[in-house]
Amino acid sequence: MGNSSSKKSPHVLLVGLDNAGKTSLLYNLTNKNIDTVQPTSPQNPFEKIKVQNQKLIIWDLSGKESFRNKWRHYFVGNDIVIFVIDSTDRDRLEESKEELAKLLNEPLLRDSPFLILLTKNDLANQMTQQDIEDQININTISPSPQNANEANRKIKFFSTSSLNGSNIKESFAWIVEQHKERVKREKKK
Ligand SMILES: Nc1nc2c(ncn2[C@@H]2O[C@H](COP(=O)(O)OP(=O)(O)OP(=O)(O)O)[C@@H](O)[C@H]2O)c(=O)[nH]1
Ligand SMILES: [Mg+2]
Repeated sequence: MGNSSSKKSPHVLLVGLDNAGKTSLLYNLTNKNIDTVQPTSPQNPFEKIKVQNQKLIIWDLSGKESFRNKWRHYFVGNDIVIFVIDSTDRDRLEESKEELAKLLNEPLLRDSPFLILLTKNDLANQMTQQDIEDQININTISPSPQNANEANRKIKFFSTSSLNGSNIKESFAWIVEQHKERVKREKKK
């Protein structure tokens, strides 16, 4: 795991509750129609995409409750986590927060930056980014850092729409930037 980011293509874990909009995000990036998206089959969670000339290996996992305990099979070798939250799903924001807290506290993911995407911002009944950030209160669910690396862990929120593309490019630019910075840091060592 230690030198995972020296791999050419970073491994990205794409997780969040079922129906959050994970696969739709990839549909947007690859110009597929999100009206045709189906719940992800637990059997086939793999996608390669290219953003700004950077290849990413994205593990687009099923968010079904019964599958969530299998997410951990993808933790080893992970470089970046994308956690997707449906910004219209008030009833399950707390459940999202619990899953996010587990991931943030997972020892195998302590080196991974977290991109938290609040999707479906095109819908009128969305919660605002501020409301969601207040409710999640990230500092209360993040582990106490055990070293300088962990103290510098980057966590970034974006409010996005896979329907109209709002903030999708910016989000992935952030991922590519995190990867490049990490490669630079490892070269210096
Ligand atoms: N309006 C709107 N609908 C969206 C957006 N993103 C996803 N959806 C819809 O939300 C539903 C779920 O999207 P998926 O991408 O399948 O969700 P998922 O997180 O991959 O779900 P699982 O694979 O079951 O874990 C679909 O009906 C999408 O069309 C968005 O940004 N805006
Ligand atoms: Mg899916």
